[in-house]
Amino acid sequence: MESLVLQLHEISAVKFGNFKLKSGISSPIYIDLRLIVSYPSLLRKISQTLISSLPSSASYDVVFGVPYTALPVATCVSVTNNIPMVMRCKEIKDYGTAKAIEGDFKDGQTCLIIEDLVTSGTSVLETAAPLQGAGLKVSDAVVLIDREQGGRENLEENGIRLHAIIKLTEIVKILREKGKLNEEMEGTVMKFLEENRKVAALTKVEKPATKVKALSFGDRAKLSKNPTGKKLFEIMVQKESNLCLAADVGTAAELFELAEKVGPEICLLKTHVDIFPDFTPDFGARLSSIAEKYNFLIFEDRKFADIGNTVTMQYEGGIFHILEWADIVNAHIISGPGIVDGLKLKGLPHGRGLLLLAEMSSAGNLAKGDYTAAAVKIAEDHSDFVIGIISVNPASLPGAPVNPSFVQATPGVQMVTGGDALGQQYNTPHSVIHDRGSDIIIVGRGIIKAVNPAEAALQYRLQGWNAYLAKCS
Ligand code: S5P
Repeated sequence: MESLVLQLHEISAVKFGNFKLKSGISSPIYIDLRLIVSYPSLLRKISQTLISSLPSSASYDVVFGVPYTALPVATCVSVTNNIPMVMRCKEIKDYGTAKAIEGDFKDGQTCLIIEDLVTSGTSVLETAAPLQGAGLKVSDAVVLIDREQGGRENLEENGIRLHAIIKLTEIVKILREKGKLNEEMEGTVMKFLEENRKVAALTKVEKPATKVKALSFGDRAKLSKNPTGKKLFEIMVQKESNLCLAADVGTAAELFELAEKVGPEICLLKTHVDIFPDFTPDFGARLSSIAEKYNFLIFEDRKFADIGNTVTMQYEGGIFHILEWADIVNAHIISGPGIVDGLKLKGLPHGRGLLLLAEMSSAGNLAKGDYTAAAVKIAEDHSDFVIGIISVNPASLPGAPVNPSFVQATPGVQMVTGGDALGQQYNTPHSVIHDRGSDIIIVGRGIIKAVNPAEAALQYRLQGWNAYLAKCS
């Protein structure tokens, strides 16, 4: 262990000084294990140490390295120990055969997660979820360094055993013994690590106490002035689901099949009806009967954007007759409040609801500042028909907290942050619901491209719902 620590120090993978961390705080210690790719013998040593730290009785069908730092380590473990590997694509592409998890594996196989460093355990948990969603069993994670900031406990609570090679404080002690840092620096680093641990623990305890407790969906159902808005909150409570499936599949036939599989997990199913080449006039009736069977609402993501008079015709007419089957539609406010009046004219007598787009998830979009503020204002002015807002950072909307009778729905959600090749940007369910203050996660490719969409939907539902519960407690 000593020689490993000394080598890490020698290649400057462990440094002492004054470093500004991503979070903005200054740290006297900095760890950058990406450097190990330049030192093959060290890489080999680390991977061997990781494997030998596991119980001898343990065996795994596949290994997975958390990108990017642990990826070469996992490759090394895979090659040396002859254990197949699986990989995650950070960007799920629309084309080709790219899947959320790449590699050959079978449902129910066991997967070992390999990570370089564990702090609170969040990154391991966010990694485990899509693996589990793809049908793999994850019960163990092995890491090189444990920062001792609750990672072990958090993972344990989620059924994952943590195997750590060395604690950060042990690294500091070894380097001090070997004369690589002076007493003063040792004291500074130890103090920093201790305080940091306290900070991490304190934020956990203090956050809910200082924050206003979120109103429950049940209470908010009572506040909604619109029957569909009320019903949506009620369904969320009944099904313990704040998951909306963005069902962007290629055909209506696939949509029906997917809705049958995922129906039990969702409160809302979002369609883009104009992408189906096999649309037939009975589309609405067929989808509505599945919605009734599984108790979810239908949201046609039509993104109306024209003047009031035109949208009345687009809503009701054409070949899709959206008004007949979609409980909820949405609109941009680029044309001004007349669009809401137009849609309301048709929708309200049918008890339908409208979501207004106040923000968008794609990079470089123009829905911000005054535009976003105007969307919130228009929503407030039409709270009999507008049931909520499509937003990315609801807690920071102008005038926030926004009227609690409005539901906040957020697209751009996957188990890991990242994006696609065309500007989509992803945040995790926990970050969207708990940190950004949203209510509903809208998930498309994270579920539909999963090997097992029903299992993936279950995982997203649990993560979304747990984040909501944490916000209310
Ligand atoms: O700002 C937005 C608004 C919406 S409604 N960004 C979005 O991505 N959407 C929709 O959410 C988008 O049309 C797609 O249907 C879904 C996101 O799909 P995913 O595959 O990226 O999860």
